[in-house]
Amino acid sequence: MSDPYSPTPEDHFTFGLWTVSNRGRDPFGGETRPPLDPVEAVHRLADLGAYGVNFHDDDLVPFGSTPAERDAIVKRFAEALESTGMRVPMATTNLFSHPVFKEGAFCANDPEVRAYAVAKTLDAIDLGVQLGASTYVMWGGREGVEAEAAKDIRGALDRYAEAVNLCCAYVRDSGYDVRFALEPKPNEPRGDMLLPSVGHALAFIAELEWPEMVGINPELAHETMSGLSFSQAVAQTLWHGKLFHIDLNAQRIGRFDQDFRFGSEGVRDAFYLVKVIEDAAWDGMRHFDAHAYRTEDSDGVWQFARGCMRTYLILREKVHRFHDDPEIRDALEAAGVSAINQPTSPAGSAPRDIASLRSRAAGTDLDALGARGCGHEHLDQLVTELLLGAR
Ligand code: GLT
Ligand code: MN
Ligand code: MN
Repeated sequence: MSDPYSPTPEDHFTFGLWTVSNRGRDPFGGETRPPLDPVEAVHRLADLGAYGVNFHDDDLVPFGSTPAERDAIVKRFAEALESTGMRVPMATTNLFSHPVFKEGAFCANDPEVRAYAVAKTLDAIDLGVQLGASTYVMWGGREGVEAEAAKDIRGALDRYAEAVNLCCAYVRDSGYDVRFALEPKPNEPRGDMLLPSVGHALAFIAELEWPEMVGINPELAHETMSGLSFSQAVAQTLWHGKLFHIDLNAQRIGRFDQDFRFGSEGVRDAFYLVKVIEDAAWDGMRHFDAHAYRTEDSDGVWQFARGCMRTYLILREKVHRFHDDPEIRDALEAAGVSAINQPTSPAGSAPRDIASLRSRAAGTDLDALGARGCGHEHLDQLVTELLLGAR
């Protein structure tokens, strides 16, 4: 029998080049793994059943390469894509590694730094489009503060919006088929970062010149660092029609940005995340922004990549079981879950509809309703047993 958890390109799993190439460096110690050739990454991920790879400009074309070097690298990489059938659905810009960005990129106080950051992004959009990308992620890794007196936040948000608008204008003028996805994060590497959560980013988008071109790239680790529910953030992003991309990984609340293998922490959170996007039949890429533990050699890296995808598929199967399980169905019924989809005022909001709602409410038996149990303990335990393999 074939392995039901063996990924295929139809599952639309993607990895950042920076994820499998992560060399294990942390603030306290250097690299524990050798560099990985992007072409080898493409071949290995294709062998594992992935759909594609995504990259920052500098992941593929090292910073400072000459135009001739760039062309040679891109040609070789495009050949690897061609021979494996792998795609590049998303691209992004490294606006955080070089010291020039230490005080910010789009939101640096210095206009010269800002102009350079926008120009670097436009070049990177060209590179991404050349290799087939139609989603462009913007993670403002250096947009933020430690010394609060040193940044006018409202001015910085003006400049953030200006930069995103410039990128949208460039895409429109170039006739590119590209949408942008903003990636929120509360802190790390900056003490406090701009657009710290999905909610902040959604509100920011509404102020842009072409809000329809800009959505969100929520990351599991980043919302979890803030102690927020990732599946709820994703559900609300879907509700706004703004889930343009997603970064899957694992994270414990209150820790540094761990970027662990998907499902390695918080299996329950991972399950509800898979449930939200599968129930919505969301057609985007299942992208992993994670890396292998620092303890691993290159074999461990491929175990890591395989594990991310297998866990997703296992949880996807659990979602199907959740929907098919008669006892869970009864428990959902008892909890009145589907009733949330009935309007509160079915007739509408005309004065007579509001009057009828008020007269209905006047007859409510508050004591009976207040005494009624919701059945959540039973439902929740059934989910636990499902996830633990006991049903
Ligand atoms: C970096 C960061 C991620 C972002 C990447 C895209 S870069 O690895 O930690 O969360 O998604 O810029
Ligand atoms: Mn992260
Ligand atoms: Mn990310």
